[in-house]
Amino acid sequence: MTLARFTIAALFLSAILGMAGADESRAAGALTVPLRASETEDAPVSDSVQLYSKSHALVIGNDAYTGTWPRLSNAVKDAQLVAEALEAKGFEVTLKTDLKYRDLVEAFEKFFLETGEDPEARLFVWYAGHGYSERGEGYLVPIDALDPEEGGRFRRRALSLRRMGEYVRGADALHVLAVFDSCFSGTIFNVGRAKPPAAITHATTRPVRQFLTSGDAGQEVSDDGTFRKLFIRAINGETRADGNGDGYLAATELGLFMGNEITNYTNGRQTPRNGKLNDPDLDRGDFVFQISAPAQSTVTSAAPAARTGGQNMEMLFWQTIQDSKIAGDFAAYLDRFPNGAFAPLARNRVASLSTPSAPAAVANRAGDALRDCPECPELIVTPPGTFRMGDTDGGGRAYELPDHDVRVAYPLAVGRFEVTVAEFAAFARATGYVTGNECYVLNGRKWENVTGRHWQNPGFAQTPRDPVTCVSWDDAQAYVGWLNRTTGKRYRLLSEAEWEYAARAGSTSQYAFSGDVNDLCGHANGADRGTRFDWRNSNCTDGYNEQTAPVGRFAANGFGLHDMHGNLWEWVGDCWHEDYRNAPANGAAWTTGGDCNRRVLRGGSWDSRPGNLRSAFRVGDRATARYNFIGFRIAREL
Ligand SMILES: [Ca+2]
Ligand SMILES: [Ca+2]
Repeated sequence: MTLARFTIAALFLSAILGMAGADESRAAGALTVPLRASETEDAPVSDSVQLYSKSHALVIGNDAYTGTWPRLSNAVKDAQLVAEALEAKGFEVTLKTDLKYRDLVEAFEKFFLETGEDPEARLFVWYAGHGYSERGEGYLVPIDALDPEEGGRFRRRALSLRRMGEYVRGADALHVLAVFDSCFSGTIFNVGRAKPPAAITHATTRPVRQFLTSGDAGQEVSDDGTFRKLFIRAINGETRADGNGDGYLAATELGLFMGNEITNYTNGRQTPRNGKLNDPDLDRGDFVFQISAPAQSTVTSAAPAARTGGQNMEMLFWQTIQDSKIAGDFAAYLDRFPNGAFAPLARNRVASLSTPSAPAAVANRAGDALRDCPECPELIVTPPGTFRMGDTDGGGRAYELPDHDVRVAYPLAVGRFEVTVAEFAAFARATGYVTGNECYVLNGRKWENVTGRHWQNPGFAQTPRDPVTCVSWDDAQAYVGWLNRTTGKRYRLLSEAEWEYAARAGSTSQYAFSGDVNDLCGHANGADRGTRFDWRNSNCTDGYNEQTAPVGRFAANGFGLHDMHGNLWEWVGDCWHEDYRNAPANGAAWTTGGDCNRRVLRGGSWDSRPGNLRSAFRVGDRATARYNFIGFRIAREL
């Protein structure tokens, strides 16, 4: 019965997409998708492609634990319900329950290495049961597992995520998505690196290995079926998980949705993680579920005649202005429909109708200030240039070496300030994003992870103009993703090299203003005489004790940027590397090799000694870490 239902859906899909020779499309588990010309939601559909010819699922539920691991009560039931839901979506499902170690290994090897031989298939894995993480490595725990106290004997009889990584690499299938209703750290995966694109494009069709876990390392994950319930609703289109409403649910959208929902549901006790395999050949695509018939009815690259709703408004607008001789009419169209079907035409008309004395599009010049929306961060254009990166005067640490030339050959729009509380609040309001309910704060004289501390309550009073803190690298990525969806522009974190270039602003001394520690208090909020820290700078007082200062209270550097030194440490895009050997020299973020679970932090904060506020100083921390001395700054590509 479920098969018949799918076949009809597939026929319907192939008919409305006008696909010829659609025999494969009729096969259960095939999926054809329309491709958009760019990642923007209303980009025209330029092509369509059969993404998968087959869909396979391995669904595992472990309840009947023996020995020291407590029995679970819902893992098997959840697995059965997930198996049914997947069958209804055309997957060929293998359901396995209560697996011992040998059976678990056998099930995965057969699934990935034999079933997974088809390069046009998608593979889906659901695992519900105990998970365990230790020293940065995650394990799936079979029902006959030993106590982790037994060390090596435990590890011999549990399946490490590292091995899962080998299995998913070993499969030839185009896309693999593994969902673990258990908790781990993201050893083999780039946690949170994936930002949901607004639309399915050619990039979606690249190979990928993705994962989603219901909790983070060390968290207790509840066995009450909530995660399963939300997952099934999401793939059945009964929620708003399909962020852009195009009828397809990408794994990155699913990850964002499950992350927000479960975090909210559990008040931050359980924070799902999602990401892609840490492998440049296997981290480009996106696993796709079809959740309803596509909204767009024909493959079209011309006029959007068959569009509905908002598109009718757009059509009406365009018909009203299309013969106008006033550039402002077309600019108004672009304001209203920045990614509309006629946007390229409108841009041409703006250019051709604008008088030479008032050119519509002037190239951005260094020092120009930009802002893309009322609640978007203000940006300053930095000039192209070359600089010496790292410890240039011998006063730094080994990981600031070797010092080396970096050429930033392009202008970049850099946040004039750290992202503020008001700016982050606009994002949280618009998306419902929740960062979790714990943050490391100074408790007396000790740093402790305190429940109830978060960006709205970081342990000291803040104004809306203070920089937002208690935000992880992953939170910063979510914010950037929202900016991109809202503005259609290319926002991101700065690379480490871009950050140091921007912080130095042409200077070669330890600080952008001079090498003199006595001048620090006029240029940075650091650990000054007003703080209790043993390492404080007792030479001067900067006016802010153990807390942030509203952004821009201290002088700008040569590029017009504030608080590059101090106030908050700032996340940048790079993975942590112990030193600069083989570092890129072109300004790009360094995201190969190194430790991508840790990300680089720059600039020092209100709790930093003078040496840590230097332009060249660098530290790294877990991408999931939240502290009330860490924030971030964004950049926009021009
Ligand atoms: Ca201070
Ligand atoms: Ca800073």
